[in-house]
Amino acid sequence: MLDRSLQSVLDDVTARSPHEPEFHQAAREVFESIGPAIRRHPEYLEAGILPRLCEPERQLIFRVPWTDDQGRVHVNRGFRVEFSSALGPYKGGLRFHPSVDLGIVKFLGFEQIFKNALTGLQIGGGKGGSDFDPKGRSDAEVMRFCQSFMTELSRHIGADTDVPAGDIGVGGREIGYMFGQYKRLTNRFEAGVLTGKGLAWGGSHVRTEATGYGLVFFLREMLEAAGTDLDGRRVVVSGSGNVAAYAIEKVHSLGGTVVACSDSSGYVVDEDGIDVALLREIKEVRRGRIHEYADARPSARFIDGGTIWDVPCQVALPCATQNELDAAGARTLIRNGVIAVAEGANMPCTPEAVDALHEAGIAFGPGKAANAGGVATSALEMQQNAARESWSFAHAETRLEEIMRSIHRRCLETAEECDSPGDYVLGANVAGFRRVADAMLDLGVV
Ligand code: NDP
Ligand code: 2IT
Repeated sequence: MLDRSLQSVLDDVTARSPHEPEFHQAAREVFESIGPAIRRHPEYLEAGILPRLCEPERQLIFRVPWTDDQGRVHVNRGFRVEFSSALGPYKGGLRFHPSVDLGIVKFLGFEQIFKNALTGLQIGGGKGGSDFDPKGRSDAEVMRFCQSFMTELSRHIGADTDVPAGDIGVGGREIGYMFGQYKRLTNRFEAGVLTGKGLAWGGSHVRTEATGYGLVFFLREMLEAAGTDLDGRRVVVSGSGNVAAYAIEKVHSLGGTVVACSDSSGYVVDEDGIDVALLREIKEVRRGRIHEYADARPSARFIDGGTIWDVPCQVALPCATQNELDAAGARTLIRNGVIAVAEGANMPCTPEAVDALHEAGIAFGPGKAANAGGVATSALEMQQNAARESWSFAHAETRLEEIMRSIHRRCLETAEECDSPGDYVLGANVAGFRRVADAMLDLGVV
């Protein structure tokens, strides 16, 4: 139940932005957590922090025309939602997927504000992308699309203004094409304008691995807080992209075994443990489908459709997309003996799934804390760019580990302070919210 004052702000936000169900869902989750912070600090309400936080500072929607290899003209829609710059330049990824619309970008941008605040680093929140579908497109088509997208986006971004990175459908290849076009348009090698760059042209060690590695560092802390560890644990990871691949790699290096992963066509089960090198070869190099993994591994089988949450495991790491784990999936996991669930993706668990896990006493790590390692390492990339430095892999990984440990600690301490020990959702939302809200109080009504 929401306090009356919070409910009325949420009603207003929902009414002013209809047809954006994912944004409403993300806002409701934050509103349901921050009651304790609001009760202790009525000045947040008086200063209109909530309605201001829910209204992006700026929303850009633009045409992205491009030509395919047959010479046909296509028109996609580009988005950048610059949500909050209270703590630093807008920061957040770009998603290229046919499902992208304003509501999706707003939910992701809203989450990003609190996630970025939780890292303790100087980054505001934003998100962008396009309804462009890269599947089946040649490198040349992807390049032309990225160049057209950046031709418009370049007017709005900058190392001290807004710093995009990758997300679904945007990895090293796309960041390369976009950085090349930005550099050409501006005649500046402004390394800090994008993160996730290649190591030869301003990228940081560990940024590629950071979200997946960070997720597993966070999971390790959660298990330690529960008096146990990853050693010998059976783990299921959904997705098979950037976040999933490096989460699997880190689980294996810490003694667990990932027995299943997926893409939007189905999932594979491999009792010998997922072979990450093979997975990456299929997904990143061949840009193939997950059944090709089972075709190449005698120990693996492909299941067409169905749900990966049917695979019995002790730890579940949803790393594909929003609302991919519902109440039925959560109940199956609980029945099969899951002890921890941590979100690698953004909002992969439905509110009903989160309620079911909480009621069953399962340790649950929400995305804005558990997957913050990606954006945190982006901020480390910006730091290196500003200083014209390049850190070693070991140094960057140690910084990531420290950041994930401190996010975990901040969540637990805040939950404890709010009389909800062990509630990572409440801890993450209150801790993230307080940092942004306090900055907004200092900065006046802007
Ligand atoms: P990738 O594009 O590398 O991989 C996405 C994976 O998720 C693919 O396996 C894809 O399958 C699957 N997937 C995507 N959409 C759907 C869908 N609608 N239904 C089923 N499966 C789907 O993206 P990332 O690994 O970078 O991102 C995964 C998640 O992690 C996203 O929620 C993203 O927002 C979040 N995240 C990413 C960060 C990063 O640094 N990259 C940082 C923090 C969070 P298919 O190939 O079939 O589409
Ligand atoms: O959701 C996320 O945190 C990301 N896609 C990473 C954002 C970033 O700027 O590195």
